[in-house]
Amino acid sequence: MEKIPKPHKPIVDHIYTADPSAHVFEGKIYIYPSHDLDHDGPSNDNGDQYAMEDYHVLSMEDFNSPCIDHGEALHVKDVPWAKKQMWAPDAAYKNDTYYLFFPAKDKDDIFRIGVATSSNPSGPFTPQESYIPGSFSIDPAVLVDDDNRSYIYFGGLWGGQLEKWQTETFTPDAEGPAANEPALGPIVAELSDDMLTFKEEPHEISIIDEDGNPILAGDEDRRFFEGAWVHKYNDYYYLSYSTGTTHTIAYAMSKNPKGPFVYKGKILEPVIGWTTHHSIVQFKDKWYLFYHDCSLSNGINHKRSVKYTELTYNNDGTIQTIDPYK
Ligand code: FUB
Repeated sequence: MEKIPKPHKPIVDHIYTADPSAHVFEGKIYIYPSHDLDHDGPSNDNGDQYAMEDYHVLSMEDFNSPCIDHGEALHVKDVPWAKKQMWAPDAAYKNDTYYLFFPAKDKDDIFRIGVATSSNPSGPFTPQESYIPGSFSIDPAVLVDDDNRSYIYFGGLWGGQLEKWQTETFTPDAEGPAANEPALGPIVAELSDDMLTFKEEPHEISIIDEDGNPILAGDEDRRFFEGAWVHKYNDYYYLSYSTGTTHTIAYAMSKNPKGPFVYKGKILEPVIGWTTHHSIVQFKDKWYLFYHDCSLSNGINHKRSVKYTELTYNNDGTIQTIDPYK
C-alpha cells in the first residue's frame, strides 16, 4: 500500500489507525499505531468500541516518501495472556532488539501491559508468555534515555482502569479522586536492562503548576487523562498527554524523567473525534507531532486516522499550540 503523506492528511487510508507512536529507527520514520476496526458494535465510556485485535507497523523513508504498511506485526490470538482490546502501543530499540510494548485485557478483563520482540523494526513481533509482572492500565510509552536507562510511562482513566489501582490491588468499583483533590498522574517505572520487567515498583508521577501545587482532579483542562509520551529536548524531559474530557494534548516539563513535571500548556487543540493521542519525534533537524482524528470516517470515534504536522519550540523551550485544522 503506497500513499504520499501530506501534513494534516491521513498517512494511510486503506485501514483505520490511531494512537501513533513515532520513532526514527535505521534512519527512517517508523509509526506504531493502534489498528482501529470498522465495526458497528457497542460504544460507551468504558471504551468497548475500541475492540482492536492486532497491530500494523507503518514506515516512511522521509516526509516526502510513501507510507508503507508492513502488514500484521502481532495479533491478539498469538499473545498467550491476552483476551482483547489491543490498545495504544509503543516501540523501543535496545540490545540489538526492537521491543513492542502494548496494553490488552487479560482473561479477567483487567488491562495489563505486554512486551513482544523482533530483530526488525517492522516485526513480526514475538510476545512474551505473560504480561510484565506488576503492570496495569494502558498506553505504555518508553523512553530510552541518553545514558541507556529506560523508563516506561503508562496509565489512563475510565476505560483505561487507572482509578482502580489506587491501592495495590485491582478494585473494580474504585472511583477517581474528588474534584478538589490532586488528580491521578501517569505511572512510571524504570525498565530492567533486558526491557522485559520493571526494575522498581511503578509509581505515580506528579504534575504541578508553576507554584508547585498539584493539578487537581477537577481541573479537566490540565489534568492527565491518558496517552502519556515523554521526549527530551535541550536537557528537559517533556511529558505530554491527553486531557480526555477536554480533548487536548497538554504538556509539562521537568529536569528529571520521573518528575515532578511542571504544567506548561497545550500542544494540540481538539481534533474531530472524542479521543486525542499523539507522539513527538525529531527527524533530521525538525520536530513532528503525530496524532489522529476521525475526519476520514466523518467523526466516528473508533475509526481514526493517523496524521502528522510540524512542531515548533519557542526560544524558552515552550511549545507552540497547534490548531489541527489551520
Ligand atoms: O485506542 C484506544 C484508546 O483510545 C487508547 O489507548 C487511548 O489513548 C485512546 O486513544
